[in-house]
Amino acid sequence: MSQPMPILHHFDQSPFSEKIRIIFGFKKLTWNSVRISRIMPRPDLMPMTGGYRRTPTMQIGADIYCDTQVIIRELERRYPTPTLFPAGNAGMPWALGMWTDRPFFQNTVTLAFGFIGDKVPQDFIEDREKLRGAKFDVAAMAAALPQMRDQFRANVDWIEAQLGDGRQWLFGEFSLADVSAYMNVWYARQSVATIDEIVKPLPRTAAWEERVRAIGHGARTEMSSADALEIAVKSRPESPVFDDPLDPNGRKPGDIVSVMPDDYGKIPVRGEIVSLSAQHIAIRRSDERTGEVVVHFPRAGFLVIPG
Ligand SMILES: N[C@@H](CCC(=O)N[C@@H](CS)C(=O)NCC(=O)O)C(=O)O
Repeated sequence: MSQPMPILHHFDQSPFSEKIRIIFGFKKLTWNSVRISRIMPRPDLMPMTGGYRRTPTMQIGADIYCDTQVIIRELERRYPTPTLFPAGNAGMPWALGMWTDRPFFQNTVTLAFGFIGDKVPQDFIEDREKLRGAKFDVAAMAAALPQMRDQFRANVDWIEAQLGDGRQWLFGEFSLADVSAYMNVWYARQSVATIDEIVKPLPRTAAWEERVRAIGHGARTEMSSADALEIAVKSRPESPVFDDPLDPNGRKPGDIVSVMPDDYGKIPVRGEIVSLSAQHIAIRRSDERTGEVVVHFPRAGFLVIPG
């Protein structure tokens, strides 16, 4: 039986979405694209996620995947070849995401918005203040630009050093590590017109960036958010129930929990555990607009709170 097509809820300027778009390209997938607004509200998406608001999310029928970690895990499970985890590299490409998605990303965000400076729209600033629960201080970001340039250069210099023996990809063969690191270079290139002052003197990185870009985005068809919601209504979640006998806190299917990121966008999503493992938790919830859905989250970087 043919697999249902993944639906990516994303916006064009989103670097985390670019990660997934490149993976669609690498795996030569056909996918549905739902373009969401860069800022809240997202009225057709929130009934599916239960309030999780970071971008992107992936939907397959009535299963909703929040955060690129679980999106990638599910894409790799459904479409194992070509793999993002070539032999000998099953763990470290994930762990490297804690560098690319956190300090390297925060460096790139500050560089990007510091560069754009007072041209950042006020409604965007207000939205991201809600997301962060802290001031989105564009003037402070602009003042930090010299420091951010230094940090960005140090980050990309690690890419240059890793490619130093002439290899094409960070771990020898193409892997998740390339996609995750590329996200930041891509993002800087979208927003910082002078980024080549830092990237161009690093010839291996510049050539590697071009190789990743050339992978493309696979075959994409646009879909409306209303049609995506309708698919969730008409589908049943596919997630099997499974237990984790080694769960260090004794959590099990049937427990009611709230799950949220530990850094920003900390909106708890409440539901009943369907399955869990060291890297994944799936919870069942119902919404009057979607019926029953199963929402999937990673474990690394997420809080699971009883009740
Ligand atoms: N760890 C998350 C981070 C996602 C993230 O921070 N995305 C940005 C956009 S690229 C975001 O959520 N911005 C606020 C929003 O879209 O509401 C992931 O891997 O998916």
